[in-house]
Order: sequence, then C-alpha cells, then structure tokens
Amino acid sequence: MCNLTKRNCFRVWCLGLCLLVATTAFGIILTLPAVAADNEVDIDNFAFTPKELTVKAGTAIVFHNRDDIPHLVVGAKGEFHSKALDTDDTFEFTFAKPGTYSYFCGLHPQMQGKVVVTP
Ligand SMILES: [Cu+2]
Repeated sequence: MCNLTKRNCFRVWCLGLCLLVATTAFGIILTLPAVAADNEVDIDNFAFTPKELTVKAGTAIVFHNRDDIPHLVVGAKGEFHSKALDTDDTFEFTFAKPGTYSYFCGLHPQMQGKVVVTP
C-alpha cells in the first residue's frame, strides 16, 4: 500500500499527523478572540457596549475605553471603582459573587450598564 520504505512511510505519516495537529491548533487559536470578547465591555461614544452582560461567577471583565475622552467605571453600590481611563486604558474587575451589578461612569452618570453574574 506504500511504495516508500517502511521508515520513509512512517515519516510521511508523521508529517501528515503534524499538519493535522497544527491545523486544528490554528483553528482553535482563531476562535479564541471571539471567546475573549465575551468578557469585555467597550466604552465608546458615551456608552457601554454591551450595555448588559451576563457572565459566570469568577469571571474577570475588562472595561476598555475606546472613546477619545476619559471615563470611569463605578459600581452603583461601590463594588468597584476604576481610576479615570484614558483612551485605550482598561479596567479589570473579577465578579466573584452571583448577583446583578449596575454601574455607571463617574464622570457622566447618564452612562450606565449592568453585569448579571450567574452561579
Ligand atoms: Cu464617561
């Protein structure tokens, strides 16, 4: 079934396996950014996006200021309080306990969002 010597046949088979593993790994890497984005809230144009986000307890959410003016991320019950985030600054907070967390921008209180943490 294989015209090559046994040794070379094994090498070809190995190469094929390597290619398969590499392709699979590459496919997984390609899908990773989509997963990471589930934990990110973008701040842009005086709004949090997504406005409401549901995550499991223990998830760290990254708030990323993509606006060209500073914003703050402040928990409505004081659960967290970021420093002023300049353009492209990020603030990360781990939501350890289940519950509903409303938050707003300390500079522009009309900017509001919500994180729902499930067990
Ligand atoms: Cu703001």
